[in-house]
Amino acid sequence: MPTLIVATGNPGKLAEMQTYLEPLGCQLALKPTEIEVEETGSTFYENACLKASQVAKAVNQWAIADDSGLAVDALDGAPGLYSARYGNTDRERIAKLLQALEGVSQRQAQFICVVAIAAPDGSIQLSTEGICSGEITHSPRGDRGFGYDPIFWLPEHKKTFAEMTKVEKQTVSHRGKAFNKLIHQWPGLKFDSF
Ligand code: ITT
Repeated sequence: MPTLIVATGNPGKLAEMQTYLEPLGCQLALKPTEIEVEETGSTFYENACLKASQVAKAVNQWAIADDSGLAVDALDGAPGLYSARYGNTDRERIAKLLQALEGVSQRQAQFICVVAIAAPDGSIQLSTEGICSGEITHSPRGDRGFGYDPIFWLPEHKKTFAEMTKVEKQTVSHRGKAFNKLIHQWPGLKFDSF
């Protein structure tokens, strides 16, 4: 089993990715901080592939990347691909989104996550997607998780992501769903041929 380089600079994502990959028993290592990939793609899929592929080639090892974001219906899908670039900190991003939705009663939103795995030559060997539907709250709730978690409400659970335990979030979240699919397709990966 090769080492898999986890191509993210987001500590919240990293913690979740490590939990999801643990059952696979492969050796995980973090992407060197000096490798920065510009997210120039026009879809989550393109950006996930760019990150996995460029990091894999740079270190000549297998790499896994996640591109994700929050698409709000009333904002025509914004911040979407630009979720990380919507503000400088999680606090700023949340404040800006709540302000953009001031007075708006239609608060449906989707969290989207695409995960891609690249071989050492940069070729994409596997990719999966997960989507989680919910609503944007009027103010932050809960102190777990990261990013937009305190304002993403799941009506059927009557909780935000930030009020859920790790296991609860894992079972319903966009990333949990994408990784669940990935783990099922994992046996098809041909590590030996690289
Ligand atoms: P890397 O590209 O280095 O992995 P990033 O934070 O730039 O890190 P993205 O480009 O994929 O990652 O941006 C995703 C944005 O959406 C970012 O602001 C995250 O905090 C947020 N996000 C993604 N998944 C989330 C989750 O499960 N809960 C809360 N916020 C999330």
